[in-house]
Amino acid sequence: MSQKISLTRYLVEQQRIDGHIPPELRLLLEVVARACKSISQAVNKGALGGENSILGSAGSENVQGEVQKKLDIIANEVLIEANEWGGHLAAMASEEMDNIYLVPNRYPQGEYLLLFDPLDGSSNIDVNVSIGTIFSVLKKLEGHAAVEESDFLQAGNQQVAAGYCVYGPQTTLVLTVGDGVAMFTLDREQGSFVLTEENITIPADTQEFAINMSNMRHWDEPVKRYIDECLQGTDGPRGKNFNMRWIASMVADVHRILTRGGVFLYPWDKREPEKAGKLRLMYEANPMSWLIEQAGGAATNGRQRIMDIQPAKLHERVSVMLGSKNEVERVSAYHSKL
Ligand code: P6P
Repeated sequence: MSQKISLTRYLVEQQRIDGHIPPELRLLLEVVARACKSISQAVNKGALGGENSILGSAGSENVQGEVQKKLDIIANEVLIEANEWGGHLAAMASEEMDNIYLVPNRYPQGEYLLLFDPLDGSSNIDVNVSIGTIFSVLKKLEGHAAVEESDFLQAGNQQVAAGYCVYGPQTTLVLTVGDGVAMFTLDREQGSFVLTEENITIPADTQEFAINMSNMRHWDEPVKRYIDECLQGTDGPRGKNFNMRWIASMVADVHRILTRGGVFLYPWDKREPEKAGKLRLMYEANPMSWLIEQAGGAATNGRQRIMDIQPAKLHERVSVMLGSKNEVERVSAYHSKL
């Protein structure tokens, strides 16, 4: 039987082979992975806690104005507590926190900034559908002793690591440090993540799209055209039939695309025209875009590569179209024809 390579061994060997992963970043990634294991355990409990069940809402709202689930808050606390003392971080930012979280002075300060959506897709928790943690790592800006929110406002092309952990039939950690995409499956008997796939590539073409069709009447014309042509199938200009998936959990939809190709769209729509989109740039779109690009795919907001967008606000939103390269390029072309 081929030897199992743990996440730790993979990171040590990556660090030794090409120095791509400095020791502090390796420590950061291992700590995040350990936190994801703890979150996975909490998610797996479901309703078992009886009246103390971790399901249901926490009776509060996050900065996005969304009702927080108990597990949203639990996952956020797990990530904060796991990462604040190790000396690898200067600060953290989370979908669940209005402001950045500075590492307390009682702990050593590191050179990295960690951003995360602690539990993406949490509307799926109570119905037992896959959810996940998304994270992005930036370097602290030089010469800034005290970290401020503005230190986080770096384009996605500045990321030094990005990944997610999907809590589904398997708990799988997917990671890039800029040298391809690797997948690690949690071996619950060993209690460790084991390398199960590396150098992942997405086919340039696909016959599967992911979008919330109930918003169709609100979309911009280029998106309406793209989806309409997919729906016309072999009778239409695409000359082939398409399948549709929508899990309403970005982590699960992106994992499917990394596994077998596809295109994912959460575009701007007319419901809240002042918002650029629903998904958040810094801790959803940027990390997912880097993973997709590292696997040979593409990620755009319709007019610009997502990872080139210069953020203006920590929690800013963005229109997202990502996945199989030829499909994303087609959607972009339709936008440029406006
Ligand atoms: P809708 C989950 O709330 C999320 O942020 C993404 O994970 C997901 O792709 C999207 O929103 C689902 O949105 O409007 O279809 O419920």
